[in-house]
Amino acid sequence: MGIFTSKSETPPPSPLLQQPWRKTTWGQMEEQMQFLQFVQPGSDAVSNIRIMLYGPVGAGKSSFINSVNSILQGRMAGEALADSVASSVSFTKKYTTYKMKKGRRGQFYPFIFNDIMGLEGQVGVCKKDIKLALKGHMREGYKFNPASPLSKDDAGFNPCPTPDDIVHVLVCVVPSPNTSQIPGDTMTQMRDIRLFASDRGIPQIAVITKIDEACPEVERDIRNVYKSKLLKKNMEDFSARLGIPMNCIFPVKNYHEETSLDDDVSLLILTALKQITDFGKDYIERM
Ligand SMILES: Nc1nc2c(ncn2[C@@H]2O[C@H](COP(=O)(O)OP(=O)(O)OP(=O)(O)O)[C@@H](O)[C@H]2O)c(=O)[nH]1
Ligand SMILES: [Mg+2]
Repeated sequence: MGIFTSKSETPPPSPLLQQPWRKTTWGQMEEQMQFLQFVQPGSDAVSNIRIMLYGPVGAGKSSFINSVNSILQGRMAGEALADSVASSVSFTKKYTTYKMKKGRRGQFYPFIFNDIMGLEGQVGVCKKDIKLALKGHMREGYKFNPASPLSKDDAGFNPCPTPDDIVHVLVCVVPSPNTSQIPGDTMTQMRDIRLFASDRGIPQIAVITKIDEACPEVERDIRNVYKSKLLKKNMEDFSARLGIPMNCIFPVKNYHEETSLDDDVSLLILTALKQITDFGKDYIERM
Protein backbone atom coordinates (compact mmCIF):
# COMPACT_ATOMS: atom_id res chain seq x y z
CA MET A 1 0.00 0.00 0.00
CA GLY A 2 1.22 3.46 -0.78
CA ILE A 3 1.49 6.49 1.50
CA PHE A 4 -1.77 8.41 1.97
CA THR A 5 -1.70 11.86 0.48
CA SER A 6 -4.57 14.23 0.25
CA LYS A 7 -4.62 16.70 -2.60
CA SER A 8 -6.94 19.03 -0.72
CA GLU A 9 -4.50 19.42 2.23
CA THR A 10 -2.84 22.82 2.15
CA PRO A 11 0.87 22.71 2.88
CA PRO A 12 1.97 24.49 6.08
CA PRO A 13 3.11 28.06 5.48
CA SER A 14 6.83 28.38 4.89
CA PRO A 15 8.84 29.60 7.88
CA LEU A 16 10.78 31.75 5.42
CA LEU A 17 9.89 34.95 3.60
CA GLN A 18 10.42 34.86 -0.15
CA GLN A 19 12.72 37.86 -0.04
CA PRO A 20 15.08 38.95 2.74
CA TRP A 21 13.80 42.06 4.53
CA ARG A 22 17.29 43.53 4.98
CA LYS A 23 19.87 43.74 2.23
CA THR A 24 23.10 41.83 2.84
CA THR A 25 26.02 41.24 0.54
CA TRP A 26 27.29 37.80 1.41
CA GLY A 27 30.87 36.86 0.63
CA GLN A 28 33.54 39.37 -0.47
CA MET A 29 35.13 39.26 2.95
CA GLU A 30 38.16 41.33 2.05
CA GLU A 31 35.90 44.25 1.13
CA GLN A 32 33.65 43.67 4.13
CA MET A 33 36.63 43.94 6.47
CA GLN A 34 38.12 47.03 4.90
CA PHE A 35 36.34 49.44 7.23
CA LEU A 36 38.46 48.08 10.09
CA GLN A 37 41.49 49.83 8.67
CA PHE A 38 39.71 53.19 8.81
CA VAL A 39 38.04 53.08 12.23
CA GLN A 40 38.93 56.31 14.06
CA PRO A 41 37.72 57.65 17.39
CA GLY A 42 36.84 60.94 15.70
CA SER A 43 38.75 63.28 18.06
CA ASP A 44 42.32 63.67 19.28
CA ALA A 45 41.03 63.89 22.85
CA VAL A 46 39.96 60.24 22.74
CA SER A 47 42.27 57.34 21.95
CA ASN A 48 39.67 54.56 21.80
CA ILE A 49 35.96 54.18 21.12
CA ARG A 50 34.68 52.63 24.35
CA ILE A 51 31.90 50.11 23.76
CA MET A 52 29.96 48.76 26.73
CA LEU A 53 27.86 45.62 26.58
CA TYR A 54 24.95 44.94 28.91
CA GLY A 55 22.08 42.47 28.96
CA PRO A 56 20.69 39.44 30.76
CA VAL A 57 22.93 36.77 32.31
CA GLY A 58 24.14 34.27 29.71
CA ALA A 59 22.99 36.41 26.74
CA GLY A 60 26.32 36.00 24.96
CA LYS A 61 28.07 39.27 25.88
CA SER A 62 31.48 37.69 26.49
CA SER A 63 30.99 35.41 23.48
CA PHE A 64 30.32 38.45 21.27
CA ILE A 65 33.61 40.06 22.35
CA ASN A 66 35.42 36.77 21.74
CA SER A 67 33.75 36.45 18.35
CA VAL A 68 34.84 39.94 17.26
CA ASN A 69 38.37 39.22 18.44
CA SER A 70 38.41 35.87 16.64
CA ILE A 71 37.48 37.57 13.36
CA LEU A 72 40.10 40.28 13.83
CA GLN A 73 42.81 37.77 14.68
CA GLY A 74 41.71 35.35 11.94
CA ARG A 75 41.55 32.46 14.41
CA MET A 76 39.53 31.42 17.43
CA ALA A 77 40.31 33.68 20.39
CA GLY A 78 38.95 33.24 23.88
CA GLU A 79 39.99 36.26 25.90
CA ALA A 80 36.65 37.44 27.35
CA LEU A 81 35.96 34.03 28.86
CA ALA A 82 32.42 32.84 28.25
CA ASP A 83 30.59 30.32 30.40
CA SER A 84 29.44 27.03 28.94
CA VAL A 85 27.22 26.07 31.86
CA ALA A 86 23.69 27.50 31.79
CA SER A 87 23.33 29.39 35.04
CA SER A 88 21.21 32.18 36.45
CA VAL A 89 24.26 33.80 38.01
CA SER A 90 26.54 35.87 35.85
CA PHE A 91 29.86 34.31 34.93
CA THR A 92 31.50 37.69 34.31
CA LYS A 93 32.27 39.24 37.68
CA LYS A 94 34.71 42.05 36.98
CA TYR A 95 34.61 45.25 34.98
CA THR A 96 37.10 44.34 32.30
CA THR A 97 38.37 46.21 29.26
CA TYR A 98 39.33 44.25 26.17
CA LYS A 99 41.66 45.56 23.48
CA MET A 100 42.22 43.76 20.23
CA LYS A 101 45.58 43.34 18.55
CA LYS A 102 46.07 44.84 15.12
CA GLY A 103 48.94 43.27 13.18
CA ARG A 104 52.13 42.06 14.76
CA ARG A 105 53.73 45.32 15.81
CA GLY A 106 52.11 45.63 19.21
CA GLN A 107 49.34 47.87 17.85
CA PHE A 108 45.68 47.67 18.81
CA TYR A 109 42.41 48.57 17.08
CA PRO A 110 41.14 51.97 18.27
CA PHE A 111 38.07 50.52 19.96
CA ILE A 112 37.74 48.71 23.27
CA PHE A 113 35.03 46.63 24.84
CA ASN A 114 33.86 46.70 28.42
CA ASP A 115 32.32 43.44 29.53
CA ILE A 116 30.14 43.57 32.60
CA MET A 117 28.21 41.21 34.78
CA GLY A 118 24.78 40.20 33.44
CA LEU A 119 21.54 41.77 34.62
CA GLU A 120 19.35 39.43 36.65
CA GLY A 121 17.18 40.76 39.44
CA GLN A 122 19.01 40.65 42.76
CA VAL A 123 21.92 38.45 41.63
CA GLY A 124 23.14 40.50 38.69
CA VAL A 125 24.91 43.81 38.28
CA CYS A 126 23.16 46.81 39.84
CA LYS A 127 21.79 49.21 37.27
CA LYS A 128 23.38 51.98 39.33
CA ASP A 129 26.76 50.39 38.56
CA ILE A 130 26.02 50.47 34.85
CA LYS A 131 25.12 54.15 35.05
CA LEU A 132 28.38 54.90 36.89
CA ALA A 133 30.32 52.90 34.31
CA LEU A 134 28.60 54.83 31.49
CA LYS A 135 29.82 58.07 33.05
CA GLY A 136 33.35 56.67 33.30
CA HIS A 137 33.44 56.33 37.10
CA MET A 138 34.23 52.62 37.14
CA ARG A 139 37.85 51.58 37.13
CA GLU A 140 39.11 48.57 35.23
CA GLY A 141 39.10 45.44 37.42
CA TYR A 142 36.27 46.60 39.72
CA LYS A 143 34.60 43.52 41.19
CA PHE A 144 30.80 43.70 40.92
CA ASN A 145 28.81 43.22 44.08
CA PRO A 146 25.10 42.71 43.37
CA ALA A 147 24.34 43.56 47.01
CA SER A 148 25.90 47.01 46.93
CA PRO A 149 26.76 49.30 44.04
CA LEU A 150 30.07 51.08 43.58
CA SER A 151 30.47 53.91 46.07
CA LYS A 152 32.65 57.00 46.09
CA ASP A 153 35.01 55.58 48.77
CA ASP A 154 35.65 52.43 46.82
CA ALA A 155 39.10 51.99 45.20
CA GLY A 156 37.24 51.06 42.02
CA PHE A 157 35.66 54.53 41.83
CA ASN A 158 37.22 56.98 39.39
CA PRO A 159 36.26 60.46 40.62
CA CYS A 160 37.51 62.37 37.56
CA PRO A 161 36.71 60.52 34.34
CA THR A 162 38.37 61.79 31.16
CA PRO A 163 36.69 61.68 27.72
CA ASP A 164 38.53 58.38 27.24
CA ASP A 165 36.89 56.80 30.30
CA ILE A 166 33.28 57.46 29.41
CA VAL A 167 31.29 55.02 27.35
CA HIS A 168 30.79 56.13 23.74
CA VAL A 169 28.38 53.47 22.58
CA LEU A 170 26.11 51.17 24.52
CA VAL A 171 25.26 47.73 23.21
CA CYS A 172 22.37 45.74 24.57
CA VAL A 173 22.92 41.99 24.08
CA VAL A 174 19.92 39.66 24.24
CA PRO A 175 19.41 36.05 23.16
CA SER A 176 16.98 35.60 20.31
CA PRO A 177 15.20 32.39 21.39
CA ASN A 178 13.55 34.12 24.32
CA THR A 179 13.44 37.85 23.69
CA SER A 180 9.78 37.76 24.66
CA GLN A 181 10.54 35.78 27.81
CA ILE A 182 13.04 38.21 29.32
CA PRO A 183 11.58 38.73 32.80
CA GLY A 184 9.68 41.96 33.33
CA ASP A 185 12.09 43.25 35.99
CA THR A 186 15.16 42.64 33.76
CA MET A 187 13.33 44.40 30.92
CA THR A 188 12.51 47.32 33.23
CA GLN A 189 16.19 47.57 34.20
CA MET A 190 17.21 47.49 30.55
CA ARG A 191 14.71 50.23 29.65
CA ASP A 192 15.93 52.32 32.56
CA ILE A 193 19.56 51.97 31.42
CA ARG A 194 18.53 52.75 27.86
CA LEU A 195 16.70 55.92 28.90
CA PHE A 196 19.62 57.03 31.07
CA ALA A 197 21.99 56.60 28.11
CA SER A 198 19.52 58.33 25.76
CA ASP A 199 19.36 61.35 28.08
CA ARG A 200 23.12 61.60 27.81
CA GLY A 201 22.99 61.23 24.03
CA ILE A 202 24.92 57.94 24.10
CA PRO A 203 24.12 55.96 20.94
CA GLN A 204 22.70 52.50 21.36
CA ILE A 205 22.55 49.29 19.45
CA ALA A 206 21.05 45.91 20.24
CA VAL A 207 22.74 42.67 19.26
CA ILE A 208 20.43 39.68 19.15
CA THR A 209 22.49 36.53 19.74
CA LYS A 210 21.86 32.77 19.43
CA ILE A 211 19.89 33.14 16.19
CA ASP A 212 20.93 29.55 15.44
CA GLU A 213 18.99 28.35 18.47
CA ALA A 214 15.95 30.48 17.67
CA CYS A 215 15.22 29.22 14.18
CA PRO A 216 16.06 25.81 12.64
CA GLU A 217 16.13 27.40 9.17
CA VAL A 218 18.85 29.77 10.33
CA GLU A 219 20.74 26.96 12.00
CA ARG A 220 20.58 25.09 8.69
CA ASP A 221 21.77 28.09 6.68
CA ILE A 222 22.68 31.36 8.35
CA ARG A 223 21.93 33.21 5.11
CA ASN A 224 18.26 32.71 6.00
CA VAL A 225 18.70 35.25 8.80
CA TYR A 226 16.63 37.98 7.11
CA LYS A 227 14.15 35.52 5.66
CA SER A 228 13.19 33.84 8.92
CA LYS A 229 9.68 34.96 9.94
CA LEU A 230 10.33 33.83 13.51
CA LEU A 231 13.50 35.86 13.87
CA LYS A 232 11.88 38.94 12.36
CA LYS A 233 9.02 38.64 14.82
CA ASN A 234 11.45 38.18 17.74
CA MET A 235 13.31 41.31 16.69
CA GLU A 236 10.10 43.32 16.23
CA ASP A 237 8.82 42.24 19.65
CA PHE A 238 12.11 43.17 21.24
CA SER A 239 12.21 46.48 19.42
CA ALA A 240 8.78 47.32 20.80
CA ARG A 241 9.62 46.16 24.34
CA LEU A 242 12.92 48.01 24.66
CA GLY A 243 11.98 50.91 22.42
CA ILE A 244 14.97 50.53 20.14
CA PRO A 245 14.36 50.95 16.38
CA MET A 246 14.67 47.92 14.12
CA ASN A 247 17.52 49.52 12.14
CA CYS A 248 19.61 49.55 15.33
CA ILE A 249 19.10 45.83 15.98
CA PHE A 250 21.61 43.32 14.59
CA PRO A 251 21.15 39.55 14.68
CA VAL A 252 24.29 37.45 15.16
CA LYS A 253 25.43 33.95 15.83
CA ASN A 254 28.48 34.04 18.06
CA TYR A 255 31.38 31.68 17.65
CA HIS A 256 30.82 29.41 20.62
CA GLU A 257 31.53 25.81 19.64
CA GLU A 258 33.26 26.19 16.28
CA THR A 259 36.96 25.64 15.76
CA SER A 260 37.24 27.65 12.56
CA LEU A 261 35.82 30.86 11.14
CA ASP A 262 32.96 31.01 8.66
CA ASP A 263 32.50 33.99 6.31
CA ASP A 264 28.72 34.19 6.72
CA VAL A 265 28.86 34.00 10.52
CA SER A 266 31.63 36.61 10.54
CA LEU A 267 29.74 38.92 8.18
CA LEU A 268 26.80 39.38 10.56
CA ILE A 269 29.18 40.10 13.45
CA LEU A 270 31.15 42.58 11.34
CA THR A 271 27.94 44.33 10.25
CA ALA A 272 27.07 44.90 13.91
CA LEU A 273 30.65 45.99 14.69
CA LYS A 274 30.65 48.51 11.84
CA GLN A 275 27.47 50.16 13.08
CA ILE A 276 28.81 50.15 16.66
CA THR A 277 32.08 51.85 15.72
CA ASP A 278 30.30 54.35 13.40
CA PHE A 279 27.90 55.34 16.20
CA GLY A 280 30.79 55.60 18.69
CA LYS A 281 32.74 57.87 16.36
CA ASP A 282 29.68 60.09 15.76
CA TYR A 283 29.17 60.48 19.50
CA ILE A 284 32.82 61.39 20.13
CA GLU A 285 32.64 63.98 17.35
CA ARG A 286 29.58 65.53 19.02
CA MET A 287 31.06 65.45 22.54
N1 LIG B 1 23.99 28.55 20.17
C1 LIG B 1 24.58 29.68 20.58
N2 LIG B 1 25.13 29.73 21.81
C2 LIG B 1 25.73 30.88 22.19
C3 LIG B 1 25.78 32.03 21.35
N3 LIG B 1 26.41 33.03 22.03
C4 LIG B 1 26.73 32.53 23.24
N4 LIG B 1 26.33 31.24 23.35
C5 LIG B 1 26.47 30.37 24.53
O1 LIG B 1 25.73 30.96 25.59
C6 LIG B 1 26.38 30.76 26.84
C7 LIG B 1 26.58 32.08 27.58
O2 LIG B 1 27.45 32.91 26.85
P1 LIG B 1 28.34 34.05 27.54
O3 LIG B 1 29.08 34.73 26.44
O4 LIG B 1 29.11 33.52 28.70
O5 LIG B 1 27.20 35.01 28.08
P2 LIG B 1 27.35 36.35 28.96
O6 LIG B 1 26.29 37.26 28.49
O7 LIG B 1 28.75 36.84 28.91
O8 LIG B 1 26.99 35.80 30.40
P3 LIG B 1 27.36 36.37 31.87
O9 LIG B 1 28.75 36.89 31.86
O10 LIG B 1 27.20 35.15 32.73
O11 LIG B 1 26.33 37.41 32.19
C8 LIG B 1 27.69 30.04 26.50
O12 LIG B 1 27.47 28.65 26.72
C9 LIG B 1 27.91 30.32 25.03
O13 LIG B 1 28.62 29.29 24.40
C10 LIG B 1 25.19 31.94 20.03
O14 LIG B 1 25.15 32.89 19.24
N5 LIG B 1 24.61 30.73 19.72
MG1 LIG C 1 30.05 37.30 30.42
